[in-house]
Amino acid sequence: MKAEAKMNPQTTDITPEVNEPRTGADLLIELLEEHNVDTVFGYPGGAVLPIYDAMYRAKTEFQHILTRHEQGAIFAAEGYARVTGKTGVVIATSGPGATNLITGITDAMMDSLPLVIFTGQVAKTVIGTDAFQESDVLGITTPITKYNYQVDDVRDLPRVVNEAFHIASTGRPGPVVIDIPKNISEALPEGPFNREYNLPGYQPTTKPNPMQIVKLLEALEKAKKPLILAGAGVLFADATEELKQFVERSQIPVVNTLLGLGGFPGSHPLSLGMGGMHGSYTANMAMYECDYLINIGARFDDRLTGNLDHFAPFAKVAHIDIDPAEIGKNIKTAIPVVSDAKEALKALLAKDVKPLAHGEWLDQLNENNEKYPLWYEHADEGISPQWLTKKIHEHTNGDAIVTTDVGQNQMWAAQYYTLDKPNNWATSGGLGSMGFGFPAAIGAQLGRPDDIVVSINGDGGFQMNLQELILLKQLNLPVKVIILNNCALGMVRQWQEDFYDERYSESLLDMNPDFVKLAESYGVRGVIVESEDEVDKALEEMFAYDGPVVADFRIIPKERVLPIVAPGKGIHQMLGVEK
Ligand SMILES: Cc1ncc(C[n+]2csc(CCOP(=O)(O)OP(=O)(O)O)c2C)c(N)n1
Ligand SMILES: [Mg+2]
Repeated sequence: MKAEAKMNPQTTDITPEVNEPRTGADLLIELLEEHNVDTVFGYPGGAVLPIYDAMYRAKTEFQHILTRHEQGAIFAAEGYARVTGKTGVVIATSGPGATNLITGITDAMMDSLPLVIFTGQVAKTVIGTDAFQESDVLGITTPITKYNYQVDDVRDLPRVVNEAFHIASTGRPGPVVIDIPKNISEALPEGPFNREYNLPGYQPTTKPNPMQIVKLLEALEKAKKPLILAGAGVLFADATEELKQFVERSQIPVVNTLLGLGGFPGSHPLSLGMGGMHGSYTANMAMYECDYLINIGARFDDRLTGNLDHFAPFAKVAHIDIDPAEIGKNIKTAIPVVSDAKEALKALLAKDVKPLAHGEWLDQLNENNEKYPLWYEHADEGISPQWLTKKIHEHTNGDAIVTTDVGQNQMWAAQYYTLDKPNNWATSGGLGSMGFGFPAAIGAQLGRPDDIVVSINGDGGFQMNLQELILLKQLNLPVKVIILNNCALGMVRQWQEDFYDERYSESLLDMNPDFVKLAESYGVRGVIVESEDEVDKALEEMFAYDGPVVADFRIIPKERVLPIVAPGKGIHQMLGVEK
């Protein structure tokens, strides 16, 4: 049989040698199936050859997606995890395979995404000798993982894998790395296996302390200008329905964080939109002026708060968070509630929550909204990116899953693609990793094959992982890739314009590839759209077509994202609020 396989190395339907002994790698594959993994994103190499061989022989139920770069694999796994709620699984080889994952692991850590990442490692006998493709994965990933392991005894593999899936997906989700030396995946394991785990030091508090719930509501009764800040914790806890009920009952307005978008319907009358550096005037002024701020599952990140001296200076703060380390980290908190967001909201709903008498506050916010809405202008030089984003919303009925890259494109998507549904949004918030948006869309489409997936990218960031285009062709994924092409690293250019006297140092991309030809070379339909009067037809055709499209939209090159809280300023000191 082996000889036959050698004669045709490309063949993929060789009958496996059923009598080969079961290895640590075979055991690993069985464990992935036990955990109902349906998709693995990865890339092979020397140290994981036994695992890839076991996968091949097992004819696994799960699909393995061979991305063309390990960073593509991990960003895809993040997109998959974000829109499905399931744990994303990644495999990479030792050394360069593992180090290519580092940005993605950090990204998942910052944005609390559940991932289990398997890295190959050199055999135990040569660890520490600078062996070929050796890298200290445990050392490198310790500060960027929720937990990490190196498997020392093959009999521990079941326990370690079970623990990893548990840790990644419970409490505040996050990435867990399992480093597997080659001798472990090649070992011929004999029981007894260690399957059970006992983690006395890891027992996330999921239910709120009832006294804290009482305190939170007592403070609410006294508040005249209450406000809810809803973060991604609402989405992770699957608490959008409970949040809506609580808001409608109490009539408290809601600001969403960038990562929390969709956790409360963006078009709801009590939604003030996104807060933060590029938040709406209404949202930011509400955070500045409120007298009671209830944070549900957000971490008061600096892009949201601006200068801390001016953040919610008149407010008493309550903070519901499953991660106690977040409470009081940046903002003095009067009422800490360590809890899962859904459990806390259920506890609040079980109490007698009355609509509050704060009509004046709501009137004031409505007035702000009417006087100072988000605004933009059209120009002759190209398509207005804000208007285009609204058009994309219109053509998808606001139902698409949207993944974004980082920069201006991300902020316009956040401002203008109003999300009414949860878990339809994947963006790199904490780390702000360019190159995220496109592979994340691939993962999202694989996880939710029946949904429309739109990936909004800059011309810069798209070029950081465009090698994954081949997957659209290969897997026939109908992802619609939008490039907001401003021939610039637009967000950098904007900061240079505003804060560095227009010294455009290395931010102008006057040499870009022909994105249409590029797409076509990967077997994907490419279109270029140069003026606003072509937009409707282009979008109509794109969404009617049952396949992948890359669309190069020529936007106004100098367009800026406004309003902006300049670095170091308070959230009430926005620039560009008015035309
Ligand atoms: C990996 C990485 N490198 C650098 C940056 C810094 N950065 C933030 S936005 C930006 C410009 C992005 O340009 P483009 O992708 O064209 O998006 P635009 O802002 O023009 O929409 C850069 C370089 C980053 N966020 N990530
Ligand atoms: Mg750009």
